[in-house]
Amino acid sequence: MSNALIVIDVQNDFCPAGALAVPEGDLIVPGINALMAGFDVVVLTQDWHPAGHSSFASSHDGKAPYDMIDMPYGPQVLWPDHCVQGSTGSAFHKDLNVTRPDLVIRKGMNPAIDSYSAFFENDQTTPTGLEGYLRTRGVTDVTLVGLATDFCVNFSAVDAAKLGFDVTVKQALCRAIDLEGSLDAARAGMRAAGVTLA
Ligand code: VGL
Ligand code: ZN
Repeated sequence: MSNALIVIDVQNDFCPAGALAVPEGDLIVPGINALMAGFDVVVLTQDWHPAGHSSFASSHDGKAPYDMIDMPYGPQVLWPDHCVQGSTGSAFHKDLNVTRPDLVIRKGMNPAIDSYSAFFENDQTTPTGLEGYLRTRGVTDVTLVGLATDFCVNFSAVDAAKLGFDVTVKQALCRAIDLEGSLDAARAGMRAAGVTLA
């Protein structure tokens, strides 16, 4: 039995001055680095979209960032172009410890499906492979930190709980986008799924 720290999307585009900046997104970096030493397994996730991704408002005529659209898999927020594969914005924050982590898992590569969760794409069926990695490493307990609390951390935490992991979100080492109450909704959804909000 071992525990894992999953660090969600601590990338330049989610930090101040980034394309989809999360307020204070950079402030959590030192605390995340310090936390890594206490875990058997450390995983980083990296939002990694091809140019022209379907989650970008710029890919839809007449749509603006933060509009909603209906995708075949359900409603989807449209975002500014962000985390385009290989761009500076897609790189990890320069101060994030990228030496300690065991695994980097990239997500959001399918042009037609967004992927908030580190476990499944937004169709809620296509796996990223992270579940299998954690199980073969003997992981039973996962702690999540990173960006953004109400999107990728939230979806990852709820999926991890559904998969049977014992899940904790360390809120002080997360920051939110908070679109129209999305942070409160995310907190309620995580609690309902059995996630511990620490
Ligand atoms: C995220 C919106 C779009 C996140 C990623 O990391 O929370 N949010 N892509
Ligand atoms: Zn994204």
